[in-house]
Amino acid sequence: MAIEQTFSILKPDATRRNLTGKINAKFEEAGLRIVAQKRIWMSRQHAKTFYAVHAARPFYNDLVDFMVSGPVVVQVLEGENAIALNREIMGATNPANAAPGTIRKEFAESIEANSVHGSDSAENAAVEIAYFFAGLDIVG
Ligand code: IDP
Ligand code: MG
Repeated sequence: MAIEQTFSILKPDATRRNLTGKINAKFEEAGLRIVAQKRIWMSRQHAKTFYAVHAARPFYNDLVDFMVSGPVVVQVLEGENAIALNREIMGATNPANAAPGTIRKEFAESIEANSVHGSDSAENAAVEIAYFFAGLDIVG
C-alpha cells in the first residue's frame, strides 16, 4: 500500500446539521489526515462541472440543486490507501445499504443527501483535488 491523497466533500446536509466535526472525527480516527480544507458555497456551474459524469442520470438536476443548497466543506484526505479507505469509512451511496459504523449509515438523510463525497479512483482523485485546490494549499 502507498500513501495516497483523495478528495472529500462534506455536503450541504452535513453543514446544515453542524456535523462537520463529527464526520471528520471518523476520518481522523481511521488514520486519514486532513491536509487541505475550505468551506465554500459552490456555484451551480461548479457543481454541474464537478458532477458532469452523471449528466445523463435522472437524478443529475436534483443532485446539482442539492449541492448548491448550502455551504460545503471541500478537503483533501491523506493516508495509507486513502482512496479506498475513505470510501469504506463513507459507506454505500444509499444509507439503507451502508454498513454499521459508516458515515452514511450514521448521518445520511437519503440516497441524495448522503453527507459526503469521496473520489472513486486515483485518476478522479487527482482531477477533483486540482479542481478545488492549488498545490500550495495542500500541507501534509
Ligand atoms: P457515490 O457518491 O457513492 O460515489 P455516485 O453514484 O457517484 O455515488 O453518485 C453521486 C451522488 O449522486 C451520490 O453521492 C448521491 O448524492 C447522488 N445519487 C446517486 N444515486 C442517486 C439516486 O438514485 N437518487 C438520487 N441521488 C443519487
Ligand atoms: Mg461517485
